[in-house]
Amino acid sequence: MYAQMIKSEASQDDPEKLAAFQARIDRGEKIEPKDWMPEGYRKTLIRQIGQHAHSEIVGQLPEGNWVTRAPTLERKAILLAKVQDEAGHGLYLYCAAETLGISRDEMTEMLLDGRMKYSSIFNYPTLTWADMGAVGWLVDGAAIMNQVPLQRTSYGPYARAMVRICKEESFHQRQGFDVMMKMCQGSEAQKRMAQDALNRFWFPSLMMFGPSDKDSKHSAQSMKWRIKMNTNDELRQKFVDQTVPQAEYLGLTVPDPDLTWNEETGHYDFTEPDWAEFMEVLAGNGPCNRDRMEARNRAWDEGAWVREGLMAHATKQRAVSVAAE
Ligand code: FAQ
Repeated sequence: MYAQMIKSEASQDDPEKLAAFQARIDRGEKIEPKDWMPEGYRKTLIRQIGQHAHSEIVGQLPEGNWVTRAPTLERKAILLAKVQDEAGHGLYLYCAAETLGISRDEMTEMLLDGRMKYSSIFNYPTLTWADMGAVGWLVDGAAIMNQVPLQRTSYGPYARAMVRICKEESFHQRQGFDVMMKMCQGSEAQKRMAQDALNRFWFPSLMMFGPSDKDSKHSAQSMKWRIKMNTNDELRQKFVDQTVPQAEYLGLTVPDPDLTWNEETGHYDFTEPDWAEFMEVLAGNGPCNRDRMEARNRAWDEGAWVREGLMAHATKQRAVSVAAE
């Protein structure tokens, strides 16, 4: 439906302008906020960047859950810094989306009333300390795999936001792997905890890359516009190829009995995630969807006085500066 809408909007755009725009993209030029762009390009970016921003913000919730229960002061400080980084990523991304003519408040309202999504992964619970390791190692690992190519995406503000985000995500991934390493070098109970976290987070992490290419409705157009640089399946395969040796190094077993190295293709063959479960999570029926939306709605309602206070202050400041002119 959305893909059809984008197509019919594209057909309403001036063909000459469209051709010139596509030529700029094909030459690898960056598109900047004041440049002409097809309406479909703008809408696709708002959808993707907005979803990405919301994911960073909602993504703070599963980890925020463990800040008070981190096992040492050092781990607590590291986790706190990571969760704060995610807030920063959300802000850069909201700012990038705002250059396309939508406000952060509008995007937040669209998240809260279900018109915009956030990543499926954050609808899974974080039950043990090892889950903090698994989230950093696997979830941030998958995020980096997806985001490093986005540094070369065609929309300038999005590409530039990704540069800093990727640097921070790589620290996040390493801290997650470090937590897993310590658990795997620890007692039998700690090793079991690490294995259990991998068992629960493996397939949801594979889902982060989106539906398989044959079911991805936006990929073809987004690749043509260089909003996406790779297909969902390409990135999922890269992630599996990179992560399996890391699991072996940790002495953990990837919970996929059919996982095998394929000499011919030079890649791992692996079992696809359960796409019916993915669709259920997207429909709002994952294990934590209701909790996450409740937390975001509460934060929005309870923060109303801060937003109103800031607006009142800004209006006063403007009046003062006009009076001084
Ligand atoms: N979850 O046609 P496609 C992070 C939706 S990073 C929910 O393939 P597209 C860091 C999709 O929106 C995580 N929905 O779509 C962190 C579309 O629905 P719509 C976020 C999903 O856009 C780590 C429909 O399915 N990263 O959080 C998902 O071409 C640790 C059809 O799919 C980004 O957002 C999903 N997993 O490709 C924070 C990266 N997958 O809108 C805290 C940028 C698909 O038509 C702690 N985004 N959908 O109703 C992208 O690269 C792309 O948007 C994809 C999806 C690859 C996610």
